[in-house]
Amino acid sequence: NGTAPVTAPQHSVEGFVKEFLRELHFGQGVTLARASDNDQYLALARTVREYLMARWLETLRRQFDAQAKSVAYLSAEYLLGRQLDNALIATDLTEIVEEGLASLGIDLATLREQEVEPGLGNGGLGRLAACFVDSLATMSVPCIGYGIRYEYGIFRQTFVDGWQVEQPDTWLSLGAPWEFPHPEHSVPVHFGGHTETYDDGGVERTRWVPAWDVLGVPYNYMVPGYQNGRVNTLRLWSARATKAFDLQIFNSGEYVDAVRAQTFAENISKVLYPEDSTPQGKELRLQQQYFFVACSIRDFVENVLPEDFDLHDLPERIIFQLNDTHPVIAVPELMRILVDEKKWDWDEAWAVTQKCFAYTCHTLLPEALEVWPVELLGRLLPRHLEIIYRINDDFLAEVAQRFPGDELRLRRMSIIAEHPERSVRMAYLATVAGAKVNGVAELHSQLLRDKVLPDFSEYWPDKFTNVTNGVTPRRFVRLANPALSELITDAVGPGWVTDLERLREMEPLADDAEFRERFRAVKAHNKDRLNALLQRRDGITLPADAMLDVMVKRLHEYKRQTLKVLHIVSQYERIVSGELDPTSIPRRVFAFGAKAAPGYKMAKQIIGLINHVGAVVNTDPRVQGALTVVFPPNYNVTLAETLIPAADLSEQISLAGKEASGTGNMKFALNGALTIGTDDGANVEIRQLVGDDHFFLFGLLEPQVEQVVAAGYEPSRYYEENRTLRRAIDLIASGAFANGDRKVFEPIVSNLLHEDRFLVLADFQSYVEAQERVDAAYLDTEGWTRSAILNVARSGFFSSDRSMWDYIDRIWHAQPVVAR
Ligand code: 26V
Repeated sequence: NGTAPVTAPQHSVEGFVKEFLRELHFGQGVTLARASDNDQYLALARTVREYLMARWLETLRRQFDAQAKSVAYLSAEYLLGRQLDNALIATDLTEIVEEGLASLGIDLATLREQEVEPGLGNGGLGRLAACFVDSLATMSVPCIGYGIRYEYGIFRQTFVDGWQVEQPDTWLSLGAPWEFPHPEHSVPVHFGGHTETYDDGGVERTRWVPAWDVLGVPYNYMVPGYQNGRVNTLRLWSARATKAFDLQIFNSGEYVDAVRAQTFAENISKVLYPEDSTPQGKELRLQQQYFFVACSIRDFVENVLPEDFDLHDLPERIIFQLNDTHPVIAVPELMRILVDEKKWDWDEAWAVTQKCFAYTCHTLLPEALEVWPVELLGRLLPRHLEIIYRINDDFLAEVAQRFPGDELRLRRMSIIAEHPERSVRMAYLATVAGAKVNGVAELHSQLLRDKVLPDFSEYWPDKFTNVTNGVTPRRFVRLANPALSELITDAVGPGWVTDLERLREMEPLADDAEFRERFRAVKAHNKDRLNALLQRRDGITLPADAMLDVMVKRLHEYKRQTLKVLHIVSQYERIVSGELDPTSIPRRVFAFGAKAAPGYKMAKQIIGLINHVGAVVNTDPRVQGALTVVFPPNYNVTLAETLIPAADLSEQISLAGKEASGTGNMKFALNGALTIGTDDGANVEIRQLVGDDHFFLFGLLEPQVEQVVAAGYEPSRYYEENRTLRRAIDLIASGAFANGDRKVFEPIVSNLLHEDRFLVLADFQSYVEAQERVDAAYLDTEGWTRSAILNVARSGFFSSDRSMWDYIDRIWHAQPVVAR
């Protein structure tokens, strides 16, 4: 049809150098001699994306021609990590680029470091979304990731005297070479106002008369498949003021106010909310949710589907996967479009809508389940509230028919809660509307059925399913751990990168002494690499020849960073009191990485405690270097990529039944760390796969947790009865880590002794004993290495490719689009 073919630059050193210099000169407007590192990085990024462009356009064309079913992943968060390295491995350009840059006197490593990662997520849920879109691209499955282009992602964490201080994340400030803005495809989004009924040729209909609107500007990002010629799209929305918005106010002569009003509109995509457990019920957050979901549905219906598409066939062409409840407002939005705009019957619209959505739940904490006050929702989205009421009325009528007279059941199952204030339970709405509901690990899915949504799973037993999470082996092994990747490829060939079960073929090599030697050399190399990074980044030096024991994840009481602190303090106390000979145990580095939600006081206290314990322990000569605590600030995807491959021991110590899955646990196992962990989330499946002998299990099991709580848990009893525990807590209470000031950590101490919601004290003894088993196992170097190799070989199940196949089988029924 007359379009010129888009061709990539030549896949050779000369081809690359030519294109790179062209980008430097014509894109950045500088000569090589005067180019800053940032100029060079931007030119490099633009050069690499040129290699992806033809594939991107071709992928879009093929998917359109195939009329295939697409996955629309709706997620308020994508924790992407740096883009450059991932694009390089996807295109197999790493060596060419390295050589080409070297010929110009440029070090690729220096340019890599220029990139500020897009941290558009809080933690597990956002990183999972990034792994999923990577897998779908690699599997050639049509997918659009929809989300929000926050101008400020997760805050940058700094420490001042050991206490967390947040700084804005200005990830866009030095240029954004990976994004493609398309203002011409902007979508209007409406808010507020009221609804009214009108006569539509004898039919009474409802329409929404909104009060204000904003524009959603799409920014496209490439999601390259791994060396398969495919590039999918991630479409993130940015808020702008509409023309109407401007005119109204500008015409009134209030120029300055009008400019300020623009800022108001743009606030919607300004910043990622850094809370990831306690909903704040903030109006702006609901605006964000509706904003991106309204843009995404409109975009899919009007721009992705062919012009003459019959929306009755929508379920054949799309599945909207709801990443937690954050995008659930999409359900009444689609109903509104079908009923109010397309003028369908309610039942007809509901039948289609119910087939278009599926819901993934990511939590078990009751306080993390989103609810929106009816007052707020009705003010911002009056028509959507009406639609939700109607959905609820119809649903409860159905329930009443099946369970006549069961008033209590109706009240329990209602999408509308009456107390403490009238509000919409978003998880219930998602469950009622979704074709499927899934948890993120076997145990979690079971608890979801039995504890969180028991009435619903009784009502619709087949609606509930499990898909255990996974992580992308491209980023978390191939890219993060080149030395291990080479070793694996030597052992089993290169196919493992897209077929991770192939790691199994390494199992016999666990018994090969020479292979174990090479495996240890990889770990040692990765520790050197980490040491160099921490030196550069934070001025931290790691002691040589120490076990690296790592706990990295958001700071949450249920994850129990305090349990690990108590263990460290206890070891320290036993050394200084002469009970423990520091030369009798392996030297250990305890590494932490964790951000606390800015308003979460207790979490910030715990961060302060870790840093203050470190300051004392690290400098006490009596310890003789046996214990070292390090806590580099601002843990993010980039740091994870260097930290995880260096780890010996992975700490997954949440209270059983509280961590939905965990995904860090999988990354560590795949990189040859052994896990010390509770029987929680995906730890359960990791242990089943790697085997009890290669996993350090401790702590109460989930049913036991319930019993202990039901029997009236008294943490102080554990304190009184366990001397080691008592001494550790007393040392903290004494002010030993706060220059003698007993008040500083008093809130933590008294919380542990009198409340301890997450049973830290109940699990302490079991944890200490498991840590003793760790010490003993580590002293057996060959045995430890053997276990580490088996952890890698048996963790292929945790590829997000496998998760995607499970979603496809159990929920989406989509298919790869292969070349014709
Ligand atoms: C929850 C909320 C609650 C309302 C306020 C805002 C907000 C923002 C984010 C979240 C997400 C928290 C849920 C979450 O990240 N869950 C984690 O999901 C991982 C991926 O499934 C899983 O591995 C972790 O166990 C789970 O904690």
